[in-house]
Amino acid sequence: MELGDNMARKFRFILSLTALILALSGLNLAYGVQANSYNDTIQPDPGYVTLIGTIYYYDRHGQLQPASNIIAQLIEVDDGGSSANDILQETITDASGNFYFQELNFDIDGPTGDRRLDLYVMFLSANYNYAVLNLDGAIYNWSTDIIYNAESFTYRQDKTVSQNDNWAPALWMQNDIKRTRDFIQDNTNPSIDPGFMSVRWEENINTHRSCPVSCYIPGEYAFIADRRKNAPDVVVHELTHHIMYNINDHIPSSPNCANHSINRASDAVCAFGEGWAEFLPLLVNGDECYDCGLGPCGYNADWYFDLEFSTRDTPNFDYGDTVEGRVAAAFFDLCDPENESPWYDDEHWGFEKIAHVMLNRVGQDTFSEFYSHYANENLHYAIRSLFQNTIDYNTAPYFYQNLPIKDVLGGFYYQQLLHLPSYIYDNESDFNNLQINLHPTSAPFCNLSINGAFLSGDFSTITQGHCEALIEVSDSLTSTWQLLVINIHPATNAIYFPAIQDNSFVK
Ligand SMILES: [Ca+2]
Ligand SMILES: [Ca+2]
Ligand SMILES: [Ca+2]
Ligand SMILES: [Ca+2]
Repeated sequence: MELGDNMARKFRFILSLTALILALSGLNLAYGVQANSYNDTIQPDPGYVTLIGTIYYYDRHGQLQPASNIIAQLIEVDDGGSSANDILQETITDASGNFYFQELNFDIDGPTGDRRLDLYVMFLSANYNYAVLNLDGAIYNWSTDIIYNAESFTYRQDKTVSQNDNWAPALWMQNDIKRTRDFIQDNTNPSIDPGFMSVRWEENINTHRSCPVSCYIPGEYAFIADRRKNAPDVVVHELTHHIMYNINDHIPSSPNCANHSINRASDAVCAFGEGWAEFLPLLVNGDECYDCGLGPCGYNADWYFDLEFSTRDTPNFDYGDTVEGRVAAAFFDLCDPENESPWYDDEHWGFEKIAHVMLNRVGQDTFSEFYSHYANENLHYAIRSLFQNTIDYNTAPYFYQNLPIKDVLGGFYYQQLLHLPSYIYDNESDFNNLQINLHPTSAPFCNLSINGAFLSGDFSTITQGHCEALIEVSDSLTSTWQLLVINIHPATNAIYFPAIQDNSFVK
C-alpha cells in the first residue's frame, strides 16, 4: 500500500475538518458514558476502552451495504498541533462491515494530567489484497467522530458513507474487486489466487498517463475513468487485464488494439485479450450484457452489448476470432447452459473448465491457442457453440479409407454389412455425434439402414442386382460423402463368396 505524502496531507485535512465539525456540533458521545473524572491518579489501573461498530455505504443503486473486507484503524489523537497521531490497531472489517477494537485506556505519549485516550476509527479503501487509490497513489479514507477522553467503556461508532460522498465510488470499486476475486476463488478448483489488484480513480479525471479512457497499465494498476465509475463491467474488464498480468507477467500486445471496439475485427491477439475481459464481467456481475453504465443490459439508457443473444445473424457485428465481442460471446456460450438461439449453442462447460486453462497457462495469445488445449476431447458441442458465434474451427468429417465394393448374396439380411467407424472420422466429433444419411441411387435394390456403428443391408427379397448409395456423413456443420457399390449375387453362387460379411473392423 502506498501511504505517501499526499495521504498524509489528506489525513491532516480530514482530521482538521473533523475537528471543525465537532466544534460546531458538539461531541458525538457514545452509549452509557459515565460522568466520573479520570486522570493520572488511576494510572495503575486505567481500564480498557472498547470501540465496536459497522461501516456502511450506499452502493451505485442507492442500496445500503456493509463495507466488508476493508482496513479499519483505531487512531489516537495527540493534541499539541503535531501530526503524531498514532495508529493503535488495525483490523479488517468482517463480511457485515463490523469492526472491534479494545485498547488500554492510557495515552502513553499524551500530555500529563488526563491520560484518557482520544480516539476515532479511520476506514481505508484497501485491504491486504487490493486497494482503490487516487491518481497520486493515496488510499481513500473515511473517519468516525473523535471520542475525546474516552471512558473505559464500550462505544458504538457506526459510519455510513452516503451515495453522493465524493469518495464513495472508491468503495464501489473496492467491492467490484472483491466480487471479482471472490468469483474466481470460489469457482476454481483448486482455488486460483488472482493476485494483488489495485485500481486508481479520481473524481472528474477521465484520462491518465497513456490511457485516453479506462485502461490497465501493465504491471501497475487499472485506471478507471470517472465517467465509468458507475460501470461495474468496465471496472471488472480492467481488473481482468490486471489478473492476466498478475498470472502471466505479461499482456499479449498488439498495435491493432490501440483503437479496438467490441463488434469490430482487430486481430487475433487483441480480440483474445479484450474478449476474455468482456466475458468475465458478465459472470462476475451476473448479466449477459457488457455495459458501459450501471447495467444490467442498458439500464438508464447507457450503451450495452448483449453477448448472449448475439449470433451469426446479428447485424453490424464482424465475424471470427479477430473480433473481441465474438471471442467474449464464444466464451459465454462455451460456459453457459442456455441454448438461446436457433443455431447450435448446446455446450456448457461451466467456468472452471475454461478458467483452468485461462488462469493457469502461460503464453496463449489467441483464442485458437486456448481452444487447442482441448484438442484431445470430444469437441462436437464446443465447436458448434463457437460456430454460433462465427468462430469456425470445424473441419469436415472424412473417409480415411475408400469404401470397399461389397459383394453380397440375394435373399439375405446383412446386419453388419459395413463397420462405419472403420471408414469415417471427424477431428472434433465422436462417431456417435455424426449423422449418417443414406441416399440410394438405384432403388429399390438398396434397402440400407444404420444400425449403431454398422450399415445394414436387407436383400432378403432380392435375388440379384446392383446397388449404389451415397453415404453422407455430417458433423452438423459440414458433410462429406462417398459412393458405396454393392453387387448382389444369386445365392446359388454362395460357394464363391465365403467371406461376404464385413470383418474389416476385426483386428
Ligand atoms: Ca452487465
Ligand atoms: Ca449466445
Ligand atoms: Ca448460451
Ligand atoms: Ca468436424
